[in-house]
Amino acid sequence: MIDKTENRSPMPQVSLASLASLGDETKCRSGFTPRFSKGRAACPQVAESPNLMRLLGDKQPYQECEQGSGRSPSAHNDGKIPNGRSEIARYLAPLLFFVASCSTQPEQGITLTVDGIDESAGNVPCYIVETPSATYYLEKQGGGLSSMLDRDGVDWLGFHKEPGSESKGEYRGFPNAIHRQDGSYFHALNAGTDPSTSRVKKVENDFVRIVFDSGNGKWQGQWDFSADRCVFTMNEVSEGYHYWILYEGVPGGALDKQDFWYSSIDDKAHSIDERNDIDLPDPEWIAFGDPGSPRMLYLHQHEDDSHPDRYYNMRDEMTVFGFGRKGIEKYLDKPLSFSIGFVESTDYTLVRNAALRR
Ligand SMILES: [Ca+2]
Ligand SMILES: [Ca+2]
Repeated sequence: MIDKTENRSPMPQVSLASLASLGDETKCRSGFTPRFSKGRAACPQVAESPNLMRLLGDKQPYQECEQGSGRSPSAHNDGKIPNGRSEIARYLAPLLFFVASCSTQPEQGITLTVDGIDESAGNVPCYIVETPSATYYLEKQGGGLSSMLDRDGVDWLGFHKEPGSESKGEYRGFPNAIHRQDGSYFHALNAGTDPSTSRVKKVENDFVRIVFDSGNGKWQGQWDFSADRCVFTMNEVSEGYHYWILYEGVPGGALDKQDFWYSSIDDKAHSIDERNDIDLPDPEWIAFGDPGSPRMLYLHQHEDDSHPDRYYNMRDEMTVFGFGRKGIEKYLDKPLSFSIGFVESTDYTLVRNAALRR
């Protein structure tokens, strides 16, 4: 079991003297800049915090959030601190708002950290996208997910860049799409990955879009994050070449013999040791589970095809599942979209419905 909660942004240690300098954006000590969610964010947690209540006295001067403003909780309607409330409260409220937004997933909305670090992957630079259902670490040089944490902070990918770690680390991730074709791209950066460039295209309350262009300019991958899923779209395919879409990870934090998968083949739980080499029936989806977890990780190819979809257990160390894969052959040759996400259930029908939701 890999619990990466500790790898998330550390609590800021800020002195009272420095509180007055806190603005809308503040740097964590890890060096990245958190951006507050524009939705409910952490304001209600601050307002309801017993510790804050003790610090502020018996009344709460900052109960109101400026919905959609992305700013710290506001003062009361007149814009002033109400009489009888200590000056220190004026500074503590934004501080604790910041602490809460650093340490918890948003109840609604999405938080994007542009200059994040994935420590568990070997201190790699990444975008961190926190959603109500998952926290995604999108490695910035290679253009693939290095970590995907569930609500309990468990990482279902477990990438680490260490050369030679193979299925224990450097092979893992999503979508690991372009492998020895016109370059090797969209894999969290390991020794075999070619670099890409990226840009944030859109940030809304409940949606983030990030686009990666391969270093040779021939491939483009688009990442759309929403509250309950991530959709990866291969926008541009290098002419004459093929790709696949892989989930190489660790269900529930580690690959165990009790792990299992569902798919569109039937409504049965299949052992993690059971292989698949046939084309998944329409609609093409698969989900991985661990009996110790109340949720599953699903993948869905948005468009049906007749290409094989391969699954096998690699060395009892990670899953190898690929849309458009047979052996090491790649079959996908046109733009397609794929969902990856967590569903808070292990019931087949509920998992299926979640996987197929758009
Ligand atoms: Ca497991
Ligand atoms: Ca297929």
